[in-house]
Amino acid sequence: MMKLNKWLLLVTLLFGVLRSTAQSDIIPLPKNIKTNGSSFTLNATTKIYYEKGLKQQAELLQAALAPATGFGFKLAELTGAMQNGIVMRFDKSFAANKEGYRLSVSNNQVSINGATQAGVFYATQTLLQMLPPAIFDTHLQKQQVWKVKGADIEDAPQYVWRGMMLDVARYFFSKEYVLKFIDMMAMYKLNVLHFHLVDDSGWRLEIKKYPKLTSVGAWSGVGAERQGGYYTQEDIKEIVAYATARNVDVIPEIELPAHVLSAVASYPYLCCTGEQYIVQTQHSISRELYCVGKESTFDFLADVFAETFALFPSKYIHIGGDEAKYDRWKACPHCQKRKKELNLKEEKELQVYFNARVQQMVKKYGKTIVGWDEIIEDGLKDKAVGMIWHNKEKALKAVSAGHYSVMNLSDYSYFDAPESDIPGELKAATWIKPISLEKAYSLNPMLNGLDEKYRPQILGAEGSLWSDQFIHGTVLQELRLLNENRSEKYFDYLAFPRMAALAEVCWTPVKKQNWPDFEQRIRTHYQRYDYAGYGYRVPVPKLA
Ligand code: TNX
Repeated sequence: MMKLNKWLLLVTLLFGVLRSTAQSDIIPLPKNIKTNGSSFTLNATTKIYYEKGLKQQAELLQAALAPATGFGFKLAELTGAMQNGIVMRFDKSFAANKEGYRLSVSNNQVSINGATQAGVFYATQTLLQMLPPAIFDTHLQKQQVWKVKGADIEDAPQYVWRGMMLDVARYFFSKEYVLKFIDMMAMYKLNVLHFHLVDDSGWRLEIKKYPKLTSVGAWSGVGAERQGGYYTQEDIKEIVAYATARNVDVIPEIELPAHVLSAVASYPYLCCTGEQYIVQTQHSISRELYCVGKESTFDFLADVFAETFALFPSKYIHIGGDEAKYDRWKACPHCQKRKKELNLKEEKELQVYFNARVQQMVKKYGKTIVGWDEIIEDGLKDKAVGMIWHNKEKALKAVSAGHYSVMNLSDYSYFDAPESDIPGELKAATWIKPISLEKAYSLNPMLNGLDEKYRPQILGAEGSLWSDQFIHGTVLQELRLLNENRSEKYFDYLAFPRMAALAEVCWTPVKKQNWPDFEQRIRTHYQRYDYAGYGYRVPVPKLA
């Protein structure tokens, strides 16, 4: 018995060593990784060499490596030998997709070859994860040796759309938090920030032609209770530039026709009744919709889009489209007139008409509309992206009608859900069943069974951080969560580590995905979060 135990221990240890040397703890796990027996150690004379066009990536790497190491990492363009260098190049022969890269670590060089700037950036993110976790600290770590094990990596993502939705409308996140969140995403090679800028409880985007959207629509409550905020156009430019440098596409969501009380409270003519509302502090879904019968609604939206598109270069615009209840349209003479003229039977068809008009409106800017799965209804002819939050049936409806799909499923990827049903577990959403890390990892964007012929239409997946019920989140000290209400840091705890699971299922080939292995790899990531100052939910087994 004793002998057997010893053998087991030896085998386990050996397996552990083999596993860690074979693939380190990189998340998302690269497509191919082979150790090569060499090693590279960063020191005070290590330089970063870059091919023309990669200066920004070189600077970002320098900024990431310098604080913890205390080394300067001089930058230089490509020259002769480049010993003791991290060398960044474009690799035009790279056959894989534009986010692909090769990374080779030998005794005297780290060589990075990216298909594009994005590929090079992702190679640097991989390199950061191959270094000791303390590299994520912004303070000098004097005793640390900065050794990277030799390896040859070839990597590229499975899906082009790997996103996170941040609900800044219900809870206003500071610009600083948004920038930090982009760092958190970039660390895991996530490339879409879906920015939920509009909802009943807040309008967060400065639109110069309609100043009340932010002077009125961005605020709720009075006196000490007053809360809210918005991003100026300058803030947005800064966020977009920061994201772009990190290969993150920022897609604005301008909700319509529902979830728009903030706009209606600012400009009452936008709704059917013209009634004056106030923005509510308590979150609930307003019955008010933009009036589909009045042309002034479309004029307003055209103006809003013009200013929005001047700020966001993304080829996508998210138009929301979820949870519209039609009682206002049913009672509105303008809407009923429109319905009659168009010979429509149901109010649902009026929403299709609304969406199709918006689609035409944004076409001249070269934009494709994205919307929650409710937008995919018969009659929406031009191609759109259905963001699937319900189920496989909705995904099938979208792809079989020729549209694209991105999974953002409330059963797998709504990280406002609690992670467990332990009493006191932090949660922002009360209506969703717990989504454990393992459950988040079990997502397959092909939904385990969509016909392979639809694969080109499945762009990828997103996670969501809704904030409407967030204020009700309670906190367990044992879960090492902050004991203060409404802190932005709570969102780190909801996002991490589930965001890492989402990233791997979007990036790594399915046949290489493996839950027990991921569960091992994620452990060193908790150290990285500690060094970086990111909050995260300590997994329950670790508490025992
Ligand atoms: C449903 S999911 C919503 C959001 C809420 C969320 C809360 C979807 C498209 N709409 O308005 O914030 O539930 O978890």
